[in-house]
Amino acid sequence: MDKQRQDELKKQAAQKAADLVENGIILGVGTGSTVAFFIDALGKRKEEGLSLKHIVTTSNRSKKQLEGLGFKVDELSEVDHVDLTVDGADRVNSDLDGIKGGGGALTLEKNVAANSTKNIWIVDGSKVHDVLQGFPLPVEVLPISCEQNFKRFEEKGLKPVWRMDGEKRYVTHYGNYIIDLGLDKIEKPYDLADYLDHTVGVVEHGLFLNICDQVIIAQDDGTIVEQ
Ligand code: ABF
Repeated sequence: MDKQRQDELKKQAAQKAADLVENGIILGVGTGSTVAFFIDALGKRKEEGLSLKHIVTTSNRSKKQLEGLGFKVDELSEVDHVDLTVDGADRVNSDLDGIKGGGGALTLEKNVAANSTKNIWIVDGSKVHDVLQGFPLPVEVLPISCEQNFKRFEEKGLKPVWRMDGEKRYVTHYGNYIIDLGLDKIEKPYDLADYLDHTVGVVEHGLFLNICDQVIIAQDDGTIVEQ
């Protein structure tokens, strides 16, 4: 599929999600190219009178785009909860479990998602798989023990690779590094998440399990499916 067609589909999924945003809510807005279309659609709804109580977002890029459309953006710490978050994803399976964080913002994304009453993901069909696969799993680690973490992951067969930014290691918003696990398939995401959750030095990982409530999929054939 060419990029123009794919963008068209992403736009459709984004529009569908924007139509679900109700007046007066606290909205969480994610990151990525699909979410960029969602923000555009939100801007149109604003022109038509949509008024939100607060907006929080998961990246500076989305923040800039929202502010450019006249939205005031608050920090997550300034709101006591989020009613609805709309975000993209890198992979999602039929249980609505997924991999996120390809853009490196997984820690803020998971914190916004975990504090949201409802989470909607907007994706194109290429991201939907029965078993999570075909996308490296990002793990954000503290610099102080990152070498040990990397070695343990290697020993465990998790195929770690440092995320790079040119010649240097990629540094997250919180000053940490990202180790991408190049696993072919994640057959048991809950077991892997449990291991990572209990590994000292791991700040956060990109397995988003039991978090997504609804996924809006723009399929290759032009249809939109909601699960
Ligand atoms: C974020 O944006 C990430 O969790 C995910 O990596 C990415 C998806 O972006 P896109 O819509 O551009 O594929 O939500």
